[in-house]
Amino acid sequence: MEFDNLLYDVKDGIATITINRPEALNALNSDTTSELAKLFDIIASDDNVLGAILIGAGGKAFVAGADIKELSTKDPVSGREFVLAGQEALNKIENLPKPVIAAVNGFALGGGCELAMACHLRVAAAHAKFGQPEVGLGLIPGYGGTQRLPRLVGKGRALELLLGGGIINAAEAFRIGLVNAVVETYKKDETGKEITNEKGRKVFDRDDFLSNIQEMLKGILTKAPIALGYVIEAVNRGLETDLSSGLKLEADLFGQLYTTEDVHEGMNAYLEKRRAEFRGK
Ligand code: DAK
Repeated sequence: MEFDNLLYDVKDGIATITINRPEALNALNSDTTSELAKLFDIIASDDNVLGAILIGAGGKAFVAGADIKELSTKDPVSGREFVLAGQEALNKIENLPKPVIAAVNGFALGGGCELAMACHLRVAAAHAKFGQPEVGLGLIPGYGGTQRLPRLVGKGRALELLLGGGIINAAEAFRIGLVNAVVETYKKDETGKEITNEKGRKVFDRDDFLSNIQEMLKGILTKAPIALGYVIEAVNRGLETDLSSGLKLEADLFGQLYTTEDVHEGMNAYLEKRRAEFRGK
């Protein structure tokens, strides 16, 4: 499958999607968001894909925001269309019934932070930076930042980031619950010593970062695929409703799992003291 702005690879049930516009720090233009929407439709219907990882090309940026060059050409009508196209792509990611991890390998600003928040989990490289700087451009976030950020980190912290437009580092993002984990990994020479660049700085090891996240996702993918999808559905839909409706949804999904082969396999494996072999059926 060929895309102009994305690289796509599937191995061992894991799809790796690379936002591939390094010359613009992987900024999201409308072609990229429409390719993302198309790709996530493909991933949703491909039984060979069990989970996905999103990463930015290069080592400097995950995604440095919506493409400001393109944004500057918009008017009220085309601006709204631009937002709707981006929101459609992010909704497809958020509602995919397969786990998606954002591998935040650098700047995740504006639309980049919003893209990461649409993923189910976020893992940051130690040098990653997060922020919603839109108010400095006379804008507000257009890809769900005003909605997903308070749901993730609480209203007070979200407003601090959204109103201040400031940038926080990976450690702070972890502290406030914006990311699930921070992975610190640097290139080493053959003796195992960390390499430094001409400025004396350690060199980020993108491949090792990605393989750490692949291992994390592989761990999740040992669980029952249909149950994983139902967890995502229960959490996403539950956050949109009141507690009693959310509990009813949970009970309905719980009951529905008894129609799957995997629920019997999971419990039998436990009782027989063996590892469950889930088939996603
Ligand atoms: N868009 C387009 N190009 C970008 C970009 C972006 N968001 N971010 C970086 N680039 C480009 C730079 O223009 C530069 O290209 P050339 O000038 O070389 O052609 C190249 O990437 C390298 O960037 P820098 O030279 O600036 O690199 P530095 O290391 O010096 O700085 C930086 C890195 C990330 C701090 C800096 O590039 C930066 O501040 N970038 C902008 C970050 C930002 O403000 N992001 C938020 C964008 S606003 C809406 C729809 C959507 C949204 C809102 C509303 N509606 C339509 C209502 C969402 C908005 C956003 O995401």
